[in-house]
Amino acid sequence: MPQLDTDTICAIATSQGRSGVGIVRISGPEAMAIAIQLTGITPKPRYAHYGNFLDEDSEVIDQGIFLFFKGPHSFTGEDVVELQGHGGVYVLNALRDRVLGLGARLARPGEFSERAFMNNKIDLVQAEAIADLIDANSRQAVRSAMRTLQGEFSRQVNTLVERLTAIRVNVEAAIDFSDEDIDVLSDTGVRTELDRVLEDLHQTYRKAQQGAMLKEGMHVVIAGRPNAGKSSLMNALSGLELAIVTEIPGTTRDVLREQITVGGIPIHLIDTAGLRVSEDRVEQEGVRRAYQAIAQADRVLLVVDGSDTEQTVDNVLATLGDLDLNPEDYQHLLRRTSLIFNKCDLKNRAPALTNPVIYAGVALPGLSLSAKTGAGLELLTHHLQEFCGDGANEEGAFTARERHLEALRKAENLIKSAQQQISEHSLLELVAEDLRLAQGQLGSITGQFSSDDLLGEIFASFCVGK
Ligand SMILES: Nc1nc2c(ncn2[C@@H]2O[C@H](COP(=O)(O)OP(=O)(O)OP(=O)(O)O)[C@@H](O)[C@H]2O)c(=O)[nH]1
Ligand SMILES: [Mg+2]
Repeated sequence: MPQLDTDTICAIATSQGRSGVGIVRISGPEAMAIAIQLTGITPKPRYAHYGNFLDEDSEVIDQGIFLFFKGPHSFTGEDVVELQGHGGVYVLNALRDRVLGLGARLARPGEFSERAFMNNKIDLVQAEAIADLIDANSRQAVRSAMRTLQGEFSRQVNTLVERLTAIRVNVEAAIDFSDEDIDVLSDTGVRTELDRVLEDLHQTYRKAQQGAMLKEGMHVVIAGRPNAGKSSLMNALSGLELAIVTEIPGTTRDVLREQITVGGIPIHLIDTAGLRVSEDRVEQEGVRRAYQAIAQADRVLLVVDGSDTEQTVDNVLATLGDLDLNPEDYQHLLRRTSLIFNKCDLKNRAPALTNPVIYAGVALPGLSLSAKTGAGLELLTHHLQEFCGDGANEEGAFTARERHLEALRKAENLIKSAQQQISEHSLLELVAEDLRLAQGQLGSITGQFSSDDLLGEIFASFCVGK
């Protein structure tokens, strides 16, 4: 654990600009002494004082309210003073400079949260949730950040850590008894408990994944053969004339991106070059980028020109085979794909949901619409909402970052490896080691076991005053 700084820090906690009220925050052992010199008042804890904020010549810089929180009953766990003055850039800068003159130093970004973490007021996921809450731009994202901040994610992770500890105790015991002819692992229920832990770990992972999607947004890639109407769909969904649309196949050569919001969920919409073999170097590069985008997509809208008899579902789907994925990744890609039968206006058909198409053992959902007339667009937005990590209506999602997801995935793999070792009757020491590493991965989420570098990196991404 890094050494706790014991100096007193200060920062403007509200955003820089004109506003009715602005807040300067002070934390550390000198906070109270600074408040006394600044106001001439000895503050009572948790009491709203009204007074003048004075400069070194006892001239009034500003008038306002100030609050004193005695450590450890404060956000950072240290003595904290909050000065609420008027929200002018000049006033707040003058107030901050005065506090610096009285012996505080400027806080680094995220340093208040870092101190809260160091003083065990919050754990690492909760500290990150504060940053996520500030950045949240939808109601769902706020809800999931709050759930994490209130400790829901940490509780689930900590419970998993405790259960792994219990299992390790039994495995260690089994190591000690290993020359006796009893199957300690079965007797103590280690196998079944490992199964259950894996199941719960996966549940937690799913909720974290949904939270990550609410925060980061979902990457929806529009792909298909040339001229299928991909760019038209991009324009229709975004309501903007972003992409060039012509009747010439191979119009789009590059990857185009636009962010839209569907049902409160941010979506990164990505239009790509039509998939075909081409002699043209520029187009070849476009196709390469299209495949790259498809491989990374959360959802692929595979557009089929319903009026073109050359474009059968099978041969459009076959283009995905050119990605050269291993069978497992290929299946996973198919499960992330929806079929969009475009140009339904040319067949005088009304837009509709279509029966799922079974391909390589996967049922792909689909719908028909017209990107040109806009008929069926609301079917598509509903469809996206439904598939956004079951997002909008999913209860219990919590904000999570890629860092958390990765740790959960690694823990899952380590536990699976431990199970494998058990069923292969490997050395119990190996089982114990896997479980220890899995526990370490989980502990890194809440910051129970984290390196200084990681902590520094996380807090540095926060804003000043937080
Ligand atoms: N009738 C009709 N025409 C459409 C529809 N969608 C697209 N088109 C037409 O189909 C042609 C190709 O449309 P684009 O949106 O450029 O197709 P694309 O898939 O982006 O094509 P590339 O960029 O070349 O791969 C244009 O002439 C569009 O006007 C539709 O729903 N109905
Ligand atoms: Mg295009």
